[in-house]
Amino acid sequence: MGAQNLQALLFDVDGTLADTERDGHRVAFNLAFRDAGLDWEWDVDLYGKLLSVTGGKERIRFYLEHYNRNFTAPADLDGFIAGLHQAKTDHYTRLLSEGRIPLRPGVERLLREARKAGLRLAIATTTTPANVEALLVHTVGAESLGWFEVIAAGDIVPAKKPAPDIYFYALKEMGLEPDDCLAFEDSSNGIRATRGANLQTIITVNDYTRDDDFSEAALVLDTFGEPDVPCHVLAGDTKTLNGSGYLDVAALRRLHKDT
Ligand code: XBP
Ligand code: MG
Repeated sequence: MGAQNLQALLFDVDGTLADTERDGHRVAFNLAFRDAGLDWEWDVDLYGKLLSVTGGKERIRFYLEHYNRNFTAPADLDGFIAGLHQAKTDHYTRLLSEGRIPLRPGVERLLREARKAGLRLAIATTTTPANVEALLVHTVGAESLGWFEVIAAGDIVPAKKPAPDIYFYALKEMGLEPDDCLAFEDSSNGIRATRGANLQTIITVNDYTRDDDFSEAALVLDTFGEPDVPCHVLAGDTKTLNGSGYLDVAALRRLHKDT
């Protein structure tokens, strides 16, 4: 593997580009429930359990099936869930527009360096396309939408992560093989998706995913790090960072060659 030069980087969004779940998606779900007159409250612990299912509509359904079986569901359950989810998306994108969720350390730096180095960029996420746009526009700026050759998001493939389909889709759109790329994820559902598509994967953990199984990762970090805010290697070859405290394009090329 790694015979070809590294050509492209494929990024997950939630948990990887930004810590969106606890203070973003979770809060937006609760606001949507309140608006609908429901007394459902997804606290931080319960939300951690619900994160086993990716996709907001799928997560609401899972909640009803496993944590709120006494709820009398309306006849049109799909329509009911879709309505709640649209309200959640509206709240979530508003929270982002208020600048509530920053990108994680090192993310913007690495994206800019990768562009300068001529690497191709793509996004592969289960979240709704409007959420990806709002995150990028309200952090890096609107021009960053054009940095990504493909933004593969939401219902574009029927089977969400941990299925590899969203990565297959992005690779096909870009005309690339898995060996040409590195993927970035933060969760066990994410790495199951990347490995299912044969992609080498760099993980940055967060509070919800720290204890997930990342045995298939090429490298596990706490963040991408910045020159003045070093990251820590949690698993993998510490030499990848070459003594620096941050992940840069040279480190990515070293990792790609070795895997
Ligand atoms: C992200 C998700 C998303 C968000 C909600 O998973 O699971 O479902 O929590 O997004 P990943 P929507 O980071 O693995 O892509 O409500 O827009 O579906
Ligand atoms: Mg994620």
